[in-house]
Amino acid sequence: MDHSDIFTCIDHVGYAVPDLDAAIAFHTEVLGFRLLHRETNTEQGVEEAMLGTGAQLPESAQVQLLAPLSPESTIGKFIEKKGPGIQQVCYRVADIDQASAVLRERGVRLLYEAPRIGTGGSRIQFAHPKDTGGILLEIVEPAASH
Ligand code: MC0
Repeated sequence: MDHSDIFTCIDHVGYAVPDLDAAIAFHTEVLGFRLLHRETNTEQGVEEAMLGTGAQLPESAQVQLLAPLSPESTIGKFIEKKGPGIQQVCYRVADIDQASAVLRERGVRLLYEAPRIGTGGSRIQFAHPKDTGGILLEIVEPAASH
């Protein structure tokens, strides 16, 4: 098997939150994060915020706060079933088409036929938690490298 790297780093950890403003306030005022970006992604059913900490933005540790646009959305259902908390871990890749092909070749089922649009115009894909030991795994190719 080829053991060359697929992922660059952990891009972010995603938290399902019921109230985005309250979660941003906790992360900035209590935990000392900086608010880097905020947007609504209707396709994903979320209002989201990216926060960072550390000296070397944008390579610092990032968390993504995900609030549901409706109770029927992915995040809405997650909060109803499990409560607020860690919903996903996201690995960064340089080339999402290549990374997706390698993962598929190795038997990991990806949720979308082709990558969709994520935060800041990035391209995103997900592997189902049933295929990854119970973790919803997102992969992201940031907009700048595309
Ligand atoms: C569900 N399960 C999870 C899970 N969601 N396990 C770990 N982490 C999660 N987040 C488990 C349940 O416990 C259940 O296990 C089984 O998977 C089926 O759950 P379900 O409640 O029936 O859920 P589904 O099948 O309706 O949806 C799960 C699925 C969904 C992964 C397909 O969440 C999905 O499509 N996610 C990808 C999109 C997404 O997450 N969008 C929001 C973030 P048992 O053992 O009880 O059967 S958007 C985003 O992140 C963007 C903005 C970005 O980063 O740029």
